[in-house]
Amino acid sequence: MRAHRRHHRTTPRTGRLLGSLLLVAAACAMATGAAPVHRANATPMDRVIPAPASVDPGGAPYRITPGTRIRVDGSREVRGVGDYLAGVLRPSTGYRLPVTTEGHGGIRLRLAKGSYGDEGYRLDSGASGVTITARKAAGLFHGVQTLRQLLPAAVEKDSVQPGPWLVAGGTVEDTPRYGWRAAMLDVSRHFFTVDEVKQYIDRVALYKYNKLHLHLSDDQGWRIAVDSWPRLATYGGSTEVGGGPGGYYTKDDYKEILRYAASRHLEVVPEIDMPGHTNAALASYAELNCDGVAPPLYTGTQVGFSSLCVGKEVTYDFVDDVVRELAALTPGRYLHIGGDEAHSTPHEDFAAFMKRVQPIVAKYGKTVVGWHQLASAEPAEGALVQYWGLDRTSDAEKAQVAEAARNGTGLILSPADRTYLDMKYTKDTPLGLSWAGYVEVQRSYDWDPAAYLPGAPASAVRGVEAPLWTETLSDPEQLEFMAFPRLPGVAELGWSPASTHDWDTYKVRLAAQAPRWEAMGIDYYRSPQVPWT
Ligand code: TNX
Repeated sequence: MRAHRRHHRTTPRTGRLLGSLLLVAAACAMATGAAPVHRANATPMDRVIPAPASVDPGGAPYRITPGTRIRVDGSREVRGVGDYLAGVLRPSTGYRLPVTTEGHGGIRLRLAKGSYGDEGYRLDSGASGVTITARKAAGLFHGVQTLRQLLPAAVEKDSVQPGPWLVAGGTVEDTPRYGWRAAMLDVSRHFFTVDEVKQYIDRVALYKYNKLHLHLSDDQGWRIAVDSWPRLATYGGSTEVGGGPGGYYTKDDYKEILRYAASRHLEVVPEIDMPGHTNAALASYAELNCDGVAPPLYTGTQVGFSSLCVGKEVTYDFVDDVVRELAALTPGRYLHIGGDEAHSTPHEDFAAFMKRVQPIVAKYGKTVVGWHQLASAEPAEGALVQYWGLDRTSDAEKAQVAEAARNGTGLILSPADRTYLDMKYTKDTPLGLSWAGYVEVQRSYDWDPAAYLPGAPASAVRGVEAPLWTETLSDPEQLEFMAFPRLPGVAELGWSPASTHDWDTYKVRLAAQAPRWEAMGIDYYRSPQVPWT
């Protein structure tokens, strides 16, 4: 189909007259704006994931050509988004696509006052160009993700493709439902290199996630260099589940992850899990143990057997040093202190520990995030708790979290039987765990964060998170297989207005993403629930 190539009107060939007439008719209809826009390979505007707040399709499409420019204002931030867009488009189009403050038309990224919020944007597409307008660069970045999805899937390839590169005509106005849309990666159970983390960052940025929660420490490995306690990384990071070599991020590595995440408008939320999930630390420093004896490194997959020594003063020196160094490195607002599955910490100790540790986080200028067990202690003012329960979680435990929410603690929802990307899809999934049950695609998408936890006010819900635990996952392809196709669904729960929520239409939009994943080389689970074409 080359109906959009208007110059064909002037070069009809003998024997192809009828075809040419059709081309003329199509081109004319397009020029008047009367033609349906989902012709050729422009993707219809209503296919985007996460579903935009409002879509008004119509008018002629825009075509990216060898002469297209990406127009930005003088600011570094906007230019950064322009460079990013050029990086996506150049390999597959083969065009130069200069990022410039000069010229007319083309793809324009502009900041302007307006009701777009911190992350919203407006995208206008028509014959003469595409303009994305936002109040902040993050909004432009999210608008660019929408633009990407409006282009043919082949735009995602890393070699030159024939095109044509049409963007459907119309207007998208979009702003997220929630400010917390996080993906979590467990780099402790298996270590992932800086490049592997970057690749995951690129995957989640596609769907407008805005936070990357890094689970940096657990029983099986400590993954971040701490100058004041160097053995945490050099010894505590020296293995992983299954006994592999593990690894850790130097401070420069971590800064590189932060830089890359920031270039994708993701805020990194580092987690040091305490007081449980600490065998790697306890193995590295004997004095952190109540009995003064360091346990061996651990490469299995049990949970709940380790605890920092709540009664020892050195424990709080340790926490202070770690939090100080990590806070100094991290520009984001939050520091996650874990707090889950502290089965070998008596409850009284757990509460006492949290009472001492939360002010340390505040002292270094960060806001506490904890797993929802923090609700059983006393969450600090402004703290957020991350709910990871499931249907069978006891009413008492749910009620405790709901009560904290009613008292002003913010809620992040990552129910294990909905958003845990490490859960098997079905009993036949080769990777993953199943302690929270099997989580097929519909199950992970089909729930409402605002009404999820009984007794918790909708106003307490800050957003959603999709954790990817890695007991069974050791390479990037495996991460992708577990994340796709569930990752986009959780993104949609976090971004799209509740009014757009509908499995029957969502599954059709989801199916339409598959050619994109294929173009990117992403291996995904072919769920029988999704009408792949
Ligand atoms: C529970 S979720 C855990 C993790 C495991 C995960 C595996 C949570 C706060 N704790 O330690 O890795 O299940 O699915």
